[in-house]
Amino acid sequence: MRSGISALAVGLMGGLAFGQAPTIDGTADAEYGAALAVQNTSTQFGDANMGLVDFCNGSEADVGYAVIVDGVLYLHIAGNLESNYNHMDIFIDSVPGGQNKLRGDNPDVDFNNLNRMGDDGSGNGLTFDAGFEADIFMTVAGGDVGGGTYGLFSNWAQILTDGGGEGRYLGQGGAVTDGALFGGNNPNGILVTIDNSNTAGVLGGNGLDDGSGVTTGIEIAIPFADLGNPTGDIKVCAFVNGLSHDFLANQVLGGIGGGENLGEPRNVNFANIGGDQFFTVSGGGGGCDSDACNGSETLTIKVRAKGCGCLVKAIIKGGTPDANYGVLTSSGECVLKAANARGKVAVKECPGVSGTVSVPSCGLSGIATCP
Ligand SMILES: [Ca+2]
Ligand SMILES: [Ca+2]
Ligand SMILES: [Ca+2]
Ligand SMILES: [Ca+2]
Repeated sequence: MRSGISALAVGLMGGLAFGQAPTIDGTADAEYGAALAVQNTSTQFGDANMGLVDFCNGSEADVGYAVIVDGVLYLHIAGNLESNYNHMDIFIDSVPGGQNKLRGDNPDVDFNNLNRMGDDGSGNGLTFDAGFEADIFMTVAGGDVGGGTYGLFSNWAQILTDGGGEGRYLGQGGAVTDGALFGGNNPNGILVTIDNSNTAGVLGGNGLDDGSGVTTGIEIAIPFADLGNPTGDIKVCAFVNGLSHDFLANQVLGGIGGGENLGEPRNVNFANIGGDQFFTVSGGGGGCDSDACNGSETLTIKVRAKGCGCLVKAIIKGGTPDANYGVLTSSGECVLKAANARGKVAVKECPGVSGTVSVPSCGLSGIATCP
């Protein structure tokens, strides 16, 4: 009788623990662990005091939390986003290459306002800290969509080394939802929601402050497929920006160490501001690493009822013969298995469970749904 996991080297991974995924609801779950960045500057974009989950009268970026689980980056920017369509802009350095200084020919998203931050032809453009080369842009804004109804909106774009690339309006969501977006183009299922109820965190002003302790705000889940399939650490730079992405707040994570709003985005250079205006999320591979990925691999998940229970079968095709692939099963086990001469890997788990099966190093994932 077949039972357990068919694997060559499970024991190698025995000491590793794989985290549970946070729940997308606007609250920073315990699964995030410790804060990765804490705001050190009072806000000049309004100190929110309404206490509602949706409508809000100020913006602040108090705390940055993030964790990677099963090939998904979970990100929580605790604080507030004023419901006047000001923006939380998030730049992610997830893979080699990208832009340290924003070009002017990036994808047209959010009324072409990603390019409002880029080079206008004079050689300017928002510049990140040394070594931060953005690959992905996301932005979130919310407000009254009519009749006193709150709506949240998000856009995503590639930031390619040579410009161009793809951008998408992901759709409309809401406050304290499960993050689902509708009406847009969101093929890999990015989730976004907000809990705008914080009334603590930093105060209004431009001096030194402390945003620690805030656990409500913007919560996002981004599948690795929308991050360029990262295999290492991921860096995140998040800041509050104006309606047309044309006026940077003094709310950046990591903080700017006290100071006025940064203003014209094209003239901002984070390398000239003390400290890191980004934070780092470790473990792009989630610890379940493959030897290498050739980029042609595909992952298929098959599920059926067997005498042993729910048989979950993960099949990689197009792999490099003899290379070891790390498959993270839906029960959270990491299975290392070499591809055969035809580049195929099959990992079976029985009894298995419903959930995500992934090959984190290769950015592949699929859903197992047990009968
Ligand atoms: Ca949550
Ligand atoms: Ca990069
Ligand atoms: Ca506050
Ligand atoms: Ca800096």
